[in-house]
Amino acid sequence: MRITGNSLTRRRFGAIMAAGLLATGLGACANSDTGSGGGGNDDGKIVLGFSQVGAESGWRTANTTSIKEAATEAGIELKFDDAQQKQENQIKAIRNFIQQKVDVIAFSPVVESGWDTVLKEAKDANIPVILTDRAVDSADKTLYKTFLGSDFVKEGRLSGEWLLEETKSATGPVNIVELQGTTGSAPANDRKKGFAEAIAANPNLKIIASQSGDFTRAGGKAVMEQFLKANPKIDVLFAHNDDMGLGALEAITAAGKVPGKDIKIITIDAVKDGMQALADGKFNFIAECSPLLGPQLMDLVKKVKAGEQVPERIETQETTFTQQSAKEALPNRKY
Ligand code: GZL
Repeated sequence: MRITGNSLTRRRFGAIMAAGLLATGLGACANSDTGSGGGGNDDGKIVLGFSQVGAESGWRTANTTSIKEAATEAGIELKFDDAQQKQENQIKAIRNFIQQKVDVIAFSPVVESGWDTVLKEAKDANIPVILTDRAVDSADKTLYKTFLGSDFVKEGRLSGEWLLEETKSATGPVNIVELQGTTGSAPANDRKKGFAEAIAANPNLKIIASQSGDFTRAGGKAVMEQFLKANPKIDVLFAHNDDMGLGALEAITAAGKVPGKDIKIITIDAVKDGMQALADGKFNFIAECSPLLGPQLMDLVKKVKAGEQVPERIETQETTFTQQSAKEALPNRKY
């Protein structure tokens, strides 16, 4: 049968309309499932939007690797964004995830405050949010399903308790300088708090200078140089992460002092380079903070997508290291 122009046009129009209706129907069907805003990707995989702080430290690199590998292992499609340590980039990324109708959003908030508006947008879009690594200070706990990460106050406290023991026979002042993490971040706020509370038990222990090195080696080196210029007697450095401590090592050595002896160094994380410095006697104590959150995060994503109840807070198991235990642990460290 020869199809004339008019009937051809009509048939084509009909075909296009049918295709459109089918696509819309499928689209609607995919978006209306277990109450989450997304409907998975075309082959039914869960789609996770993850906003990462940045790539500022060895810890962060290991954390990103853990998340990417675990997503692949779990068969979850990962949309990953690196915010280069800027909150506005994280907010933009979360809005993009909402637009893309991902199934779940997870992120490590670079700072504690300023998230309520964008988290409300995710909630209104019916997309569940999981906090990993760092917390937010939102009063409204319904803005996220759970928090997976460390107890930073405890890490600070353990660091302070080690120093209390280490200096218990000191008769005079013990001058401490502190390299804080990113200003306004949960790990910086909480580690500072835990450390200060612990050392309050010995009035000889005094924090004579405290400033942010932004969790980076460059930041740690630059601020330690200033500390050394301004303070003739420094006995202890407490750095909120290994990377700032490693940067500070350069400044201490350049100033003609022996790290680990003239200036005792306490850090947090226990990444490989930090553990090596500890084993080599350049650091004196490290409180571990595990970046290997990927597998637990993917389990939570599946549970949250399925509408299952999850605990409000899930803390990672961690330990501490001395120079001796670092030597023993180094060969088996995963990060
Ligand atoms: C802690 C994490 C911190 C690490 C730093 O969970 O947020 O950020 O201690 C990293 O090394 O930059």
